[in-house]
Amino acid sequence: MITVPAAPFAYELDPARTALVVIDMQRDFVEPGGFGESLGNDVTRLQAIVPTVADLLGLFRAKGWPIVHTRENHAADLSDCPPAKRDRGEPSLRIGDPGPMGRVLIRGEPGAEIVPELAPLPGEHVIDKPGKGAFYATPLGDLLKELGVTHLVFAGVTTEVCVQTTMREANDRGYVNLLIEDATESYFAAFKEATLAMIRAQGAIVGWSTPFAALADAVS
Ligand code: C5J
Repeated sequence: MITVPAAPFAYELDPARTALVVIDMQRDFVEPGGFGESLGNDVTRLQAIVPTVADLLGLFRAKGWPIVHTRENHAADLSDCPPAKRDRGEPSLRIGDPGPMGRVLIRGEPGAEIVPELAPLPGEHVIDKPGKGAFYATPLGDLLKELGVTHLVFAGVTTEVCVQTTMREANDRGYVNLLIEDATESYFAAFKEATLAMIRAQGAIVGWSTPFAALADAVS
């Protein structure tokens, strides 16, 4: 086991059983003109973590540890998009509407792709998910069992929505979670801080968190 300095206390990482899960680093959330911006959000906050997520991917690639990328998206006919999700809020673009990067959050459209700087490499796993949690209505659980993984390192966006939801799903399934603090972001600074605190509360009730540098130092 490798001891990683973390909060609320050191995280014990099993190098033979650890995967990286990068949540929804998609153009629709991160780039101007996408769904995130159509909801009135400042996407520059999310753009700022791209270099750190790239470094984290580089670390896992160098180690040869498994990597899973997720994408929140829907079928072209919206059959997997509950009307309640599409109708929510007052965005200038709704899921499935044509926008500057194709139809919003529709599988295969340019906006639903992962940003080019973080594009999956051959051999890495990509999970398309219709919900906020990456275990819901996806093969992620079966994939992680096949990989023999017990420990998950998390990055991506947004901290309090898809990252936190997936970490809670993983926690309930027995995975030991570590969130990389500077490789995750929210459109709302306060929501990120609150999520980090909630995850680490009560003796790591959902998991641990640490900066990228602490993980990199510990595993080098
Ligand atoms: C949201 C996500 N925020 N990936 N999706 O709708 O967090």
